[in-house]
Amino acid sequence: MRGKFITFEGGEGTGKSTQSGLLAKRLRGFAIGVVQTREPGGSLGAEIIRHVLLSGAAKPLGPEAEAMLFAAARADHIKTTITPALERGKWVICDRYIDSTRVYQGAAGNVDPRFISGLERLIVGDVMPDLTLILDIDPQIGLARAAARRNDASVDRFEQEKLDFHVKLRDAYREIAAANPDRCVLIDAQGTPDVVTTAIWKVVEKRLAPATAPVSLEGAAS
Ligand code: T5A
Repeated sequence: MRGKFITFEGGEGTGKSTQSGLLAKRLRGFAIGVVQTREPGGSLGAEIIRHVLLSGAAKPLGPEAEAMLFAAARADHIKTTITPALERGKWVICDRYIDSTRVYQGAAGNVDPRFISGLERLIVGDVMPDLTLILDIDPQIGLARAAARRNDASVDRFEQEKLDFHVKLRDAYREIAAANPDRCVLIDAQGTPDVVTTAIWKVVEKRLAPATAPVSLEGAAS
């Protein structure tokens, strides 16, 4: 039986990595086999493209070219990591996926939505998330969290954008949540990590019923 596919979305520093890890741990407690992954990245080829994108090396090519690079990374990630895991009955938790392209390159980067949806049809097909958790927070708080965590490390390609870019991201994510209620749930990410974890778990329990999932024959630690 195909596993479940959960994606985390949201602006910078909203807590996606933190909450992905906590959810993976909790699901493993139910003997569910979990693959935790991220975009851009999550496979050998995609991690190389991640470096090109986040270093800003592709920025001069323009947002359409960046969208194509994100799509190329996603194609490799789907083929080598996501689809094989789902076919083995694993639950895949992915930090960012299609909505990041819709929002960063589409809504905030002004790439034509028809271009974005064309790429999506070609690359993603029916590998759609069963559940997308959109972590929602005032972008100034998210950026401050990301900056505090970074210490002296250099700021990446998209964190460098001005505040109005990040406000557009938040608005676009809220629109996606409103337009796709069967797949997406908006989560208030302002509380402590524990409060956010509780809100997420309520949604996962209600929508995906992990307590009744088949126990993984390959063990829960993967
Ligand atoms: N991108 C990606 C595109 O433009 N198009 C695409 O198609 C795709 C897939 C990826 C970049 O690529 C762009 C979007 C991104 O700019 P990344 O390095 O993976 O870059 O960056 P992010 O996904 O933005 O990840 P971040 O690490 O910046 O943020 P997270 O994962 O949302 O936040 P997290 O969990 O690392 O937390 C940040 C800090 O806040 C603390 C944590 O301990 C950490 O220090 N924190 C909290 N503090 C207080 N209260 C809470 N509730 C907290 N939760 C976490």
